[in-house]
Amino acid sequence: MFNSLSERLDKIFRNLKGVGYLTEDNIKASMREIRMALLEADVNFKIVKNFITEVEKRATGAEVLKSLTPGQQVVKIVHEQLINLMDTEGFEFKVYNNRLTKVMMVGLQGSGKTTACAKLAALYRKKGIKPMMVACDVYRPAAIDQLKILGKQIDIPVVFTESKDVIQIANVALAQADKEFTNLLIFDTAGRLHIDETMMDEVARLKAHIRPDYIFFVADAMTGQDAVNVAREFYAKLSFDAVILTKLDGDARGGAALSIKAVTERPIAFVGIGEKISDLEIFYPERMASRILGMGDVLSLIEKAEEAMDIEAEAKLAKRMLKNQFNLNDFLKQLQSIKKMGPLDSIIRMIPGLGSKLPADLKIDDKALKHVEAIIQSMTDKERERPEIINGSRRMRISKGCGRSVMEINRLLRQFEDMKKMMKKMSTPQGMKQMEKLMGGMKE
Ligand SMILES: Nc1nc2c(ncn2[C@@H]2O[C@H](COP(=O)(O)OP(=O)(O)O)[C@@H](O)[C@H]2O)c(=O)[nH]1
Ligand SMILES: [Mg+2]
Repeated sequence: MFNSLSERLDKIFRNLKGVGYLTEDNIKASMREIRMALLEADVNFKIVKNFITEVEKRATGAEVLKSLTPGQQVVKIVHEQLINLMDTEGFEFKVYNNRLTKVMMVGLQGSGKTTACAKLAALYRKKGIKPMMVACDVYRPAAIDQLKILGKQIDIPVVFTESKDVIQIANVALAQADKEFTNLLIFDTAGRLHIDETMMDEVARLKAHIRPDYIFFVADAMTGQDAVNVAREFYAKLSFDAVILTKLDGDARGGAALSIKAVTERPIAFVGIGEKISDLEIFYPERMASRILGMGDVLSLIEKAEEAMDIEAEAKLAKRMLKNQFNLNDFLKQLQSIKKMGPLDSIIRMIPGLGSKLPADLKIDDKALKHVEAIIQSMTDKERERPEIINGSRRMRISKGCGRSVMEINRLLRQFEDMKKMMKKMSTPQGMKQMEKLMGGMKE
């Protein structure tokens, strides 16, 4: 899900993160691209407009421009605004095991209501709740059969009658729920291909009769903006409590997920992510936003980096790098701030795009870092400042001091030389360009 939106945003942010400073121009350009990406993902245009205005306002704020990682700060702002857009504002589906909670599923035909009934029942049974389902889609015999089959499959009782009157069916169900000490009674209702008055009236009548604790509007994410428009009409008639957004596993472009809350003022409560009974998840805006941005745990990474780094020292260091004055003392300091961020494997896992590709049992040994640290610490100040003076006898002495082999010391010095050469290249304008190309090309 959200694949193309994620990819587009990822590309935009990749460029942004590469630049060390932001200007009004490159912010404007990025905003333009984010706007396009959202519109292409079928997000409502009014929502896109507000979204961009808000992000731009925050991105051009002083705290961002002056920060250590301005490009990443913009990513962070977009992330936060996405969360705001989908905010559930404390909505919680509460079910108790000592009383009855009544739920109604409403929505168009094919949106996934019947499936959602069974998924919800199964999810809450796992939490020790006793559910029962009610077949109120009386127009299609197949619909009743479908619910009966699902009920049998997950061993949850289904109430159905010969009657075509939903009020009568509801009465039977309420009586049976009472007798069996049911905690969660889920009413499946009829949907049409399009909204029609008769259907709406019937659902409204059922609502007035059973007084449900929750009405869930079930929306098919694949239908994009249509889902949002339908939601608006259902909301006007039934003022449902929350949305169950289904089929997010398909190639839904995501527009519905991002627009429903803003248009209906009702949050998404659950998302359907597959055809299996277990494919229903409680909706968390924060997780959804991270998924859309495909960013692993980049936020905690930024936070950790900021905690560990001394901003002034970093600026000084950057200057030294540009002037090609970077020495082993600087290198040691860098190593130490990386170490402050935590164990290497957890840091690497947080790198967007990389984390999910690493095997779960991968362990990265922090020992190599410690050895390098030990080697540098066995050098004199002069040696650290001018590594080129480290001749054979000095290498022997350092080796004895830190307990690492001369070979390891040779390797470290060679790597350090290579690194310096690369920095020198990178600090030229052509070098910067090459770097950018390299970063952009890594994706494909
Ligand atoms: N891939 C996928 N299919 C779903 C999901 N939810 C429902 N479906 C499928 O969508 C179709 C219509 O679902 P149904 O529950 O009968 O819709 P209803 O007419 O609203 O009751 C069925 O084939 C379901 O298996 C979902 O989250 N993901
Ligand atoms: Mg159905």
